[in-house]
Amino acid sequence: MYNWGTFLIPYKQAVEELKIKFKGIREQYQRSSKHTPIEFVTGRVKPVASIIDKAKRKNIPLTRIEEDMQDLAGIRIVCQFVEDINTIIEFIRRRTDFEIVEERDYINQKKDSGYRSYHIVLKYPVETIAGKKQIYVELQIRTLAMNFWATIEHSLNYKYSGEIPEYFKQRLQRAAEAAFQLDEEMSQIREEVQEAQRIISHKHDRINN
Ligand code: 0O2
Ligand code: 0O2
Repeated sequence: MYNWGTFLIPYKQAVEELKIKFKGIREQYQRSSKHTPIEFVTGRVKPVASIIDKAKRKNIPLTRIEEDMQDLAGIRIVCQFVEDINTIIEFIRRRTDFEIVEERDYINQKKDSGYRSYHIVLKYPVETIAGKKQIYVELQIRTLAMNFWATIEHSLNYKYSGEIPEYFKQRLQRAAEAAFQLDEEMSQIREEVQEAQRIISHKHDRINN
């Protein structure tokens, strides 16, 4: 019998450490009263039943899970605007406490389902009693609208055991486009609000000087 509890300890630790790190960034932005590119952070270790399911689906032997299943540890960073995603990506690329293994841009190249998110696979060092252990962590970076769609689509898929009827698939694809248009509209509104604020503060400066 495989000892999942012991096997997953470093993954649990990596999730906890990275959640603290990214929540720390959010707090620093909030305290500096700058717009924070991070709205919230969640994390999870993949449940054992899902690991076994995915291993079967992808023909991964249990001995290869560590190498071949790169989302045993998952962190999700959710932001308000699509532009925030780039800020977070640049920020992650500059960090030295982990190494980027792969980036998958499902924003410019959405999945067939309509799914959008930016995925980064990291190699993250965890200190264990046996020494340093490098493990894979999958970061998913997405907007609130992308998260809204993915959360609901995921639970509908679950209800249909991954076999959503074609008619619903098409409606979900349209819903994903609507979510993306909402993101674009929100970015535009924000730009116009910022422009209006610049004009007001410029006028204010002229009156005061
Ligand atoms: P705050 O003060 O609410 O921002 P945990 O370690 O328990 O905090 P976990 O278990 O990985 O985190 O995930 P969980 O509990 O599902 O959610 C993590 C954080 O994300 C929580 O905030 C939630 O309030 C926040 N969250 C989840 N969904 C949403 C959402 O749709 N919108 C917003 N704005 N926040 C959400 P914290 O970190 O406990 O603190
Ligand atoms: P969970 O833990 O339930 O989220 P694969 O797993 O084969 O699809 P791969 O190469 O392992 O693909 O990784 P990929 O596609 O970069 O990321 C997989 C994860 O992205 C999924 O994890 C989901 O979290 C998310 N994702 C990908 N496509 C979709 C989609 O169409 N809808 C939704 N809602 N989420 C998606 P898991 O394995 O499903 O696990």
